[in-house]
Amino acid sequence: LKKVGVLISGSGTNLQSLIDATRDPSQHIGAEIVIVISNKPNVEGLKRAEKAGIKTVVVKHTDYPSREEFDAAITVELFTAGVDIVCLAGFMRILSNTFVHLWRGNLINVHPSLLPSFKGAHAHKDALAAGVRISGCTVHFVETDIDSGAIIEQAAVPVLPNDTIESLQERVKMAEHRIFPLALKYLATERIHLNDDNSITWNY
Ligand code: 3YE
Repeated sequence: LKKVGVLISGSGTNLQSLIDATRDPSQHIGAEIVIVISNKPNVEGLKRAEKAGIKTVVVKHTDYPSREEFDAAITVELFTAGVDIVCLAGFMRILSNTFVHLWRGNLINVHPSLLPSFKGAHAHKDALAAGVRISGCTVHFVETDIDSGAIIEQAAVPVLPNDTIESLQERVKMAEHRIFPLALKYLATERIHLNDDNSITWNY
């Protein structure tokens, strides 16, 4: 089993889907979550991890003088836990180039839009403003350029006429909870490999 570290900033619903999937033997994810790190104390995601008996650490970005030093503190925790793969599950910090290069190919994020549309922290607001009838979510490798890494998995989700940010978010999250464990399975079972040119090699 590959050892996974999950980085969170909030409620941890995607963390929960990863916990549930990795503990369901019938899904053959090939991974176990060994540590959950939050940059914010007292968030619901930490309680989910504790309830599941998973080690939790709070690394507050406000305790560090620079982004690099904050990221280095996270890397120390990940190394100490023996982590192979890092999953960003609602983690709301931009990662430094050093961190991204160190974990490159073993670092994935779930984003709530069909990338390359609607990058950034306001995907649902931007999708509604654009009037698209289809949105969705994307699991991608993390590159220094935000929300621009190679795409591992996507799911399409309809936008309904009276959708609000909240109602759209809720519908898209259902799809996130399905494709994030799937993408982790591809990586943990070595069905995908990130190449130097940012393409993905698929092994079936
Ligand atoms: N970092 C890199 N590349 C990526 N982080 C995430 C994805 C991803 C990444 O593809 N290099 C919003 C971040 C957007 C933002 O501006 N955050 C602020 C802090 C805001 C806060 O603490 O609430 C910041 O300075 O980082 C994960 C998703 C990032 C979401």
